[in-house]
Amino acid sequence: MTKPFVTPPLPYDYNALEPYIDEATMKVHHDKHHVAYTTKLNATLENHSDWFEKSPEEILMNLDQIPGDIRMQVRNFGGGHVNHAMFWEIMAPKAGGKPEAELSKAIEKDFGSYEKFQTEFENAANTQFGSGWAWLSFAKGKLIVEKTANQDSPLSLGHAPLLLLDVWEHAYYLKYKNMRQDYVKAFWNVVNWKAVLEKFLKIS
Ligand code: MN3
Repeated sequence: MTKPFVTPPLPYDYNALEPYIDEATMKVHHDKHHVAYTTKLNATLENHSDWFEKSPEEILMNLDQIPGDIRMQVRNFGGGHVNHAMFWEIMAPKAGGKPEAELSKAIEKDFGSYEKFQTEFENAANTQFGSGWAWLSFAKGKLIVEKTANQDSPLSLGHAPLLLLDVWEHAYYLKYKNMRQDYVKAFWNVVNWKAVLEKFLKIS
């Protein structure tokens, strides 16, 4: 018997990212939004349970093999499940600062400087029209900044995502209202660069 997917618990308290990301947002974001994506992904795959043998990441990498009648649901709910799990993981309390070691060197090589990378990433996050995500990904041997709509993942494009920022209104509206750019700036204070470096070392 294969088991359905499980929403991973937050790796820190709901209030751990204060004052940058508030407790009320974290509660509803993890316990309601993320849980709903996982639940809906499981319900969608209920009659296609061989897919539970794959990881949700592998599913997103192979969307073209998902039956056509459920492909859009799997893309949306699977993306929602995987993206949020990664989002919790690449943030941490008392974090921020700058990337280190090989990741720092790669950012300087591919963007010119850390500051240029930051500007490009903020620009992607601020200009994503409507709901979506901004990303730092590794694709074709180099780091790139990209943005996706809805819950689409760079995994489905064959890219390896390293860092992501949720720019759906549910991610910031309680605290930042219409000021998405303030939320995007505040995000740098909670980026867990050690976790991002670990991901980079695994795939580069
Ligand atoms: Mn979200």
